Amino acid sequence: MAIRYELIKECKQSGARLGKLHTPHGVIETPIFMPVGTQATVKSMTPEELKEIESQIILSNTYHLYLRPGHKLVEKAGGLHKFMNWDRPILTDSGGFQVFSLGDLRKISEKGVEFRSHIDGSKHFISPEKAIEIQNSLGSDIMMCFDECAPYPSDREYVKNSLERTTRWAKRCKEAHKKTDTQALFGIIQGGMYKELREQSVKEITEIDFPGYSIGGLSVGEPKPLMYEILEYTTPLMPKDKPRYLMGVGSPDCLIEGAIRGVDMFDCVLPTRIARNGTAMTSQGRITIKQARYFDDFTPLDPECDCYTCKNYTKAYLRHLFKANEILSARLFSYHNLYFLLKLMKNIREAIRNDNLLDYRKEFFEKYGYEL
Ligand code: PRF
Ligand code: ZN
Repeated sequence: MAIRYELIKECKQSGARLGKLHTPHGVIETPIFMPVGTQATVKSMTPEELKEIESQIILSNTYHLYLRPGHKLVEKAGGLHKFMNWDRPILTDSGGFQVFSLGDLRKISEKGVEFRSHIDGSKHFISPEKAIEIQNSLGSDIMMCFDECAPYPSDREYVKNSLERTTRWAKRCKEAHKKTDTQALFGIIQGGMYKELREQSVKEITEIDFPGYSIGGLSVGEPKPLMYEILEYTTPLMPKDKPRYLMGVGSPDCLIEGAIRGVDMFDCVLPTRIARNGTAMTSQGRITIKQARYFDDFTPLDPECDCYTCKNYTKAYLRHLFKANEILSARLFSYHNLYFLLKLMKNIREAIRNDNLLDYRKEFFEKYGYEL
């Protein structure tokens, strides 16, 4: 077994889980946020900087690395860890989502998905077996099954067929995966916004038996209260002794709400994406640096943050960098936003330890400007 989940305790106030995930590249404290490094780099951040802000694990993408530079090249380099100079855990998504959101002219069949590259239009085919082969070449600590994420909204019939195909694909993924001692393969729960289909998917996927489970098909455009409702229905059906990963979710409110509903792992491009638009998450809510009011504001982005950006630079300077299109702007904002989310996760773990995560949510939401 490549990984082992250790449940340390549950928050008495909220039910959130504090745990440790033991992987071949080290131990991860959960709940955790995983910065996204789609192209074998967390945009604008060096691995040294990622360690400085205490990133414990990063996520990368099968779909992108398969198309460019090619998984065989990464394998030749000695695997993804070596290729990108990152010696802590890596999780790879299977491409089952990116093929649908990025690939062109998709043709889906029982065998797999045919699509055209978003880079050069070339034709490709990814099957469950291929997705495993690619992730085996990359050598990630945690791999994902090849799944289909139904769009929102989709009718019941469509979602049912899609989740049943995802189950059949999950069986093929498990069958194809041979490196179980060094790489853990997670099953993915689908089922859209239909509770009985979520229940069916949990049954079918946990039956196959994986060392961890992802919740896919959420945060696909549905209203947040609906996502929380489906999540709250789904997690209690899942095994307690395995890690739970909510895919593609990472706004501060969703991280807290997700942890409260028993999620252990999260990822999202949000912090690095909005960083490149000059937007910062702060303890007082979001700041968009291009606003004229920051022209001569010589205070830090976030008065409560002690990251490198906030200790050394003013909003006026950051606004200047952003307006002048300087590279350093993206770097300093990415650094701060990731630091902010990793600090939030640390606070969540601390609150679970102290059995007061609901109190922490109230305090955080009030300051951030979220409605409870
Ligand atoms: N499946 C996979 N990756 C994903 C998702 C999914 O459903 C989502 C949905 N939010 C994000 N990333 N394989
Ligand atoms: Zn900061």
